[in-house]
Amino acid sequence: MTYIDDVFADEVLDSRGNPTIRVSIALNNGITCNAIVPSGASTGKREALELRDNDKARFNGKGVLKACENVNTTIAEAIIGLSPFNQGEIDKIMLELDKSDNYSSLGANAVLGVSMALSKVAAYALEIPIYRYLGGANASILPVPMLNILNGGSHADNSVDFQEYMIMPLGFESFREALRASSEVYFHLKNILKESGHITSIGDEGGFAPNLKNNEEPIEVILKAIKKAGYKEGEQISIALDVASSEFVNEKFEYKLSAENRILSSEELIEYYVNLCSKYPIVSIEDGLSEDDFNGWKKLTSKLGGKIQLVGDDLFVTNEKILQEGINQNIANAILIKPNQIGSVSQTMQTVRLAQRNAYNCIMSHRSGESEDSYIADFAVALNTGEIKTGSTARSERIAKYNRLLEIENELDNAEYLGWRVFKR
Ligand code: 2PG
Ligand code: MG
Repeated sequence: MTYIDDVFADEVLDSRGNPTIRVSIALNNGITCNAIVPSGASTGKREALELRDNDKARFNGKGVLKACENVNTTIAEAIIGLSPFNQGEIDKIMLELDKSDNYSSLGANAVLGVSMALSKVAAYALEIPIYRYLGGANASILPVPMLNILNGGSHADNSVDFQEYMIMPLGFESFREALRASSEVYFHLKNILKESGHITSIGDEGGFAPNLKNNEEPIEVILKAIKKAGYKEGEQISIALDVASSEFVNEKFEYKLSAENRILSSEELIEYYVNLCSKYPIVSIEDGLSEDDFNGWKKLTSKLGGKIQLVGDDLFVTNEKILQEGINQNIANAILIKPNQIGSVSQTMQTVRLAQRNAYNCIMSHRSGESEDSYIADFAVALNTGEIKTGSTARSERIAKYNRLLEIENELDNAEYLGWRVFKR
């Protein structure tokens, strides 16, 4: 019988140079796999707890030795000797060990590291890829990428308020062609910025971070780049935004657009989006309103929900219960899926199932602090999420996911790239 022989966690670095946790699981047959947990910067209030040491003498308080210790003692003791093929059972054991509903004792980083490493080692032991192990014969859809090519908000030190200006290559037949087009747009964007005297340094997710005069100008320059690269805007390549508005709202739901020196109410911000969508080929807006502004979200959804994708990230935090509330209240029509917001692989799958049953689109997502681990590429295909958000076409921690998707597309003989069909709900 195959069983878990050893579980070991250590502290490594993420793409921002902050410590994070890497978990290795070894089976009695000698097979070992590891997984590295990502970390966000603009985190939702209701996310599961990321356990940090808060010891100022190490990594400015960001160390994860306690989380490692929790894996190496409490979790290891509970799961060594068990079969690696019972993902659901082991994830449940960790949930019960924790005794809280947000992993405030073990740390969601500890739990996710074990959970991901477990599915990897199980797949490896069966000699099948992770997408096949988690998704079975049904795993076949290559996700449409949302590529964050211009960064603002808390992911960059520039003047732009909105966090992410993304391109979505919807008018292509394959993931490979879609990625090629996106990379070409990225290069043209660089040249356009350079020629107009802007800096071309990049933000945490590999997008450029120029100082532009307002929150609309990034869209203008991206559209220029799409044209320069020879693609048709709104047909082959469209725009998606992650406003991450929880980062610039106050308790009275006033939204401060520093780049434009304006403060807007929810209603005014909704009008701002309506206007933006009538001017530009925008197909998706994420966190357009803050995570607590449920009334605003209802209005936003009734105004724009029939026309574009409205994604809840900080709003839903990959949490099944919160998503269910949103579904009940008719809020948003899509959900960002970040495994570390909820804690385990099984819980992430449960949330995706709930979304899919209710015709909410799912977008598998990286965090702004990432690693070379390409797990989410497999996970997106396993769950047929149809969309993935994993940064621009620069920085190896982002590219690792895209390159893995290219590999998966080669491997699958029934690979499907949905393109525009991803929005046919
Ligand atoms: C987001 C993410 C990823 P962070 O807001 O969608 O792009 O950022 O990981 O900082 O929360
Ligand atoms: Mg977001």
